[in-house]
Amino acid sequence: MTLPAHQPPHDTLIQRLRDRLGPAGLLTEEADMAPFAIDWRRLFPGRPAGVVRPASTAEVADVVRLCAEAGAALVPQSGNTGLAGGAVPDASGTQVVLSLARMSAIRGVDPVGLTLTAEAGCILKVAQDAAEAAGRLLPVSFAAEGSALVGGVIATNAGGINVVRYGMTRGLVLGLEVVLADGSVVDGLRALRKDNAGYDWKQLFIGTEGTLGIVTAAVLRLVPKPRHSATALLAVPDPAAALRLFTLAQEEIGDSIQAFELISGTSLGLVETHAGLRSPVGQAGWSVLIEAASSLSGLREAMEGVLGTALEREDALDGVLAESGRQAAELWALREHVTECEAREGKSVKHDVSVPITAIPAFLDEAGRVLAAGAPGTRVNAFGHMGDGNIHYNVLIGPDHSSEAINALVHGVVDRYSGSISAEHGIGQYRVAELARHRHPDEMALARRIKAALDPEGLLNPGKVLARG
Ligand code: 2HG
Ligand code: ZN
Repeated sequence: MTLPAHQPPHDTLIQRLRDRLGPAGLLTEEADMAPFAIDWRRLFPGRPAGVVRPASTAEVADVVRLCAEAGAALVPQSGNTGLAGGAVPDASGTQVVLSLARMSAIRGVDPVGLTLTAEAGCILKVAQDAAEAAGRLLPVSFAAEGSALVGGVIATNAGGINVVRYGMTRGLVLGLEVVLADGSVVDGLRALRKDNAGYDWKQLFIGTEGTLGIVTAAVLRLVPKPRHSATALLAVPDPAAALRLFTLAQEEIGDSIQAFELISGTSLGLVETHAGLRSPVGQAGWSVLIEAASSLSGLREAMEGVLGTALEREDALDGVLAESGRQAAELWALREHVTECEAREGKSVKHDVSVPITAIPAFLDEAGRVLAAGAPGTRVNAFGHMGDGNIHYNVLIGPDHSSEAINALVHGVVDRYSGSISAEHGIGQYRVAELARHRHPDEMALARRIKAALDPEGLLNPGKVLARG
């Protein structure tokens, strides 16, 4: 499939969009469009032809139809908190950014049926709070939850810290409303646990980054809110010990583990330097942050047992079990500041990889050796969701290092462990070439057939996930 080159939207389209949306719904001044033109890390600058801000599904549908008629490309944007440049336009000045931020309503919470229905522009934290107010838990959580929007969470199939227990976003979406490339609306906002009636088409729009359709609303699955939680930070000698600790924790409190995070000494060093936060456990090469939650009593004692055994076996060198919610939040702050502090340290090349959990120690070891040999002078900032096999293997670089060369070195090791080059951040524009290099041509060909079927003119988020043409 060859995707067509797009023309700059002519004045007629801009006028039509203005007529349909009113002044609040369309931005065309450079200064007003600036926040929508670039990602938060300022790595992927673009130039939009306009920014549309529809306030309803009907308005989204009309915008998509008007743009399709004019042959103008659309770039859906949610909270713009992504790390792969998936939500920003290219530099051509021809693409229209479609911000979902004004569609922010929570349409309902059903605490018995355990569902929450929200529009795409609802801030994730607002949805979490609505679930909490009803005594339930919306178990998608990550550092950017205060600005990420539900639509983007779905469009990127976001992961985060609770995947080890509740799975990825995909598993939490029960129903979806989408606008297709021709402007038609498909309403699949069913709140059913079981629904095997025909194709599960909503999966086409989850994790495909707005390249196949635009998510406008969703029914999300909630879970009962555990009454007790226990949070511990442990210093471990190396990743192999962290893996043994994971096995122990699974055996002892496996059904309550909500998060199992691995943090390198380098990551904690960055957090200390740039955020002034210090780990309360003795300095070791690596640390593990475990959170367990349950409504049954005895959780704290069980967690103490895990800590005791780990210390006895010398898989942990030191450890602290939070005494209060406040102390637990302090432990989490160490983990949640890593991304921000990495950015303050300087330039880095991000890798969001996954390998089988048991391969994590060998992967870290081999990637370290490959980088030391192939890119001397770099430093590794590795941390992530060990319980999911997902490591953010970020490489701090100097001015002479090439990000493509470093990607190739790290992803080469990922391939050797049959891993994935994107575990939870998506492909965006950042990993388009790497995806094509690392996925089998048959899988890429199938992806192109799906794209051609749903977006034959190539107007939805062109150049993201799949290369143009
Ligand atoms: C996290 O786990 C996020 O904190 C960001 O996925 C990871 O900064 C990163 O590379
Ligand atoms: Zn992550």
